[in-house]
Amino acid sequence: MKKHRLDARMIAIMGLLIALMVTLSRLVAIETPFIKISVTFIPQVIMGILFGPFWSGIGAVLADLVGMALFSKSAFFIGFTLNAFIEGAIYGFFFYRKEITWKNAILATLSVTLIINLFLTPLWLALMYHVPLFSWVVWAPRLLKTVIWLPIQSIAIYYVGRSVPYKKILRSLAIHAK
Ligand code: FOL
Repeated sequence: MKKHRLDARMIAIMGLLIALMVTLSRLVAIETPFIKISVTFIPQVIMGILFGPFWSGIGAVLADLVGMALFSKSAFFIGFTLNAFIEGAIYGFFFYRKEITWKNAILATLSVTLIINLFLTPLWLALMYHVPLFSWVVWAPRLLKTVIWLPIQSIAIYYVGRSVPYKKILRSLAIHAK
């Protein structure tokens, strides 16, 4: 099998997607100390489609580090950097060079919701703010957000994912790589 290297054009696309992630997660997001609502998952999904789990994880980590360096509203916490990697890796796992279907859009959203939003993030918030893990400040807004956000995120991923002409992009990159 051919090894996929990151060439200059892929790095440029990656840089743009990272910039978009930083903007959406730091400047366009609704953020309270215990919950964050943003559409950062959109560039993240496009990264997953084009770059696969490993590089999408790395891209998300870079977006977290750059975002915190430029626009931090609170102290740095390494747990959210780990979240970024895992979330990127999940989208890469489900979407890398694959057709987006309702099935993988919903499965990817469910995985991110369960692992990141309902497991790791509550743990980091409890550690970061020294509140009990099972306190209502952690869970009340989170459960409400999850119920509303799950369908919105799945539907958005389906339509955005379908609009990415990934075969065309990959084909043109393959020609230029020769
Ligand atoms: N440390 C690092 N490395 N990155 C951060 O973004 C960060 N952010 C905060 C503190 N330390 C950090 C600010 N606090 C959520 C809530 C508060 C918060 C950070 C994250 C949160 O609920 N995140 C959700 C949604 C993420 C999204 O949709 O973009 C999550 O489940 O991860």
